[in-house]
Amino acid sequence: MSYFDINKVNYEGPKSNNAFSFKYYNPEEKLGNHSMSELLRFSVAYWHTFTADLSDPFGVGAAERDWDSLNEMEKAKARVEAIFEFMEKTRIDYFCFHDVDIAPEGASLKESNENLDVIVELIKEKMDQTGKKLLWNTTNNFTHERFVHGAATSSNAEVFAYAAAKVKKSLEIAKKLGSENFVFWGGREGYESLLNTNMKLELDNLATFFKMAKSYADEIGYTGQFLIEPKPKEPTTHQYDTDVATAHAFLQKYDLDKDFKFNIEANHATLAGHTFQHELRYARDNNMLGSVDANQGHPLLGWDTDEFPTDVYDTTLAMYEILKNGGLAPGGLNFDAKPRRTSFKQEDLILTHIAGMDTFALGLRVAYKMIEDNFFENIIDEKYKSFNEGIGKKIVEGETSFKELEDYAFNINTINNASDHLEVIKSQINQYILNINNKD
Ligand code: XUL
Ligand code: CO
Repeated sequence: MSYFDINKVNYEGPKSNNAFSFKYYNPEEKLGNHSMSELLRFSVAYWHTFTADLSDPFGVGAAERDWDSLNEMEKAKARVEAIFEFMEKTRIDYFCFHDVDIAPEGASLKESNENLDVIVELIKEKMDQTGKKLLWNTTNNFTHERFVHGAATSSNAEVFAYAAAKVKKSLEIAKKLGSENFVFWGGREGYESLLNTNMKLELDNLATFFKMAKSYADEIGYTGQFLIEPKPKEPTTHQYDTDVATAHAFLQKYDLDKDFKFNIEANHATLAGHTFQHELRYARDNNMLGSVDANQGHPLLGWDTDEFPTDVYDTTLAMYEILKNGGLAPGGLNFDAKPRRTSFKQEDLILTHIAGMDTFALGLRVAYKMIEDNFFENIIDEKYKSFNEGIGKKIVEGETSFKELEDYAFNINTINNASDHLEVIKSQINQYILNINNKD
């Protein structure tokens, strides 16, 4: 049985009118020493693409899927077939899932684990047959009502234990499927009000939870990269892993910063009041950039809309950070994105991914060219050149003091600041984007 009645998606170039073709993503084409597929490492998210039904707080599921009428376990099996066909046709090499995305929860933890075992076995067979790989898996410790007060930060120790057992199982799955990373997204790790919250105990417990996860991974010989995915709000009012800087401070305080990197999601960055590039840069500068959840928010909406990335300006600046990071491996670009509710057909799953992949591929081409030209590097060098010599050099090297700086300042007659010409920089970026296919 086939779920997607199309041929494998091919690169047809920017002039193509075929919706089922790539305009910018040419997987084998090399930029420098690496192919585009190696640089982009695209991944499909099981939950949005195969599990979700496009329901929202105001309406029931609108998605039309071939597996809709099947019972829960048969549905889970059909989705495995579908995702592997999907990856083959879209040329996506990686996928990601939460435990509950791939198999239904049973009446008990044991039953849930048995369901997982059946589906994980099927996934393993398909991975072996196709060479497709697991970018990361994670544990859903937020949807079920038992997590009403959180999971590792719950006020109820029984819930802490249940959450730990679920992560233990997920780590075993990660080991079995050779998952290249393992993600922790805060889910309900946060609070509604400080009036009844012991924030210190909750954060201490969260650190203890992470330490136990790492030590269990070591015990079973699972060596994938651990990642934390920051998000500032939704579902709780105050999420503990608000943004990269906050989560980095937490990791450093509890001596966990050597064991984790970050999985940075574009829409989470903007909800935190940052740009996507800011979060990538903060992580990169601290050697903490691990992986990316590729999507975009809507500038007019204040929640996590998880749209497919179509803004080439954003993907250009993101790919600049990623290339300067030396790539993302073992991380990748996971489309934590869903079709709009109005795009409810099964073929929309393919079309949305083509749009996202092409937007990142175009961003990659532009960013690669900018780096070749030292575009940003020249701007930064010029702007900070006062730190290359004289008193500036002494400041950078920590070889001066307030006393010497005072003497220096007494001798300054006029301070000459240079204009930034920021608007020129922005229009030069437009030129890069518009000229990327222009060979003259
Ligand atoms: C939620 C979110 C999650 C994580 C994995 O906003 O991004 O899907 O990526 O739990
Ligand atoms: Co995400």
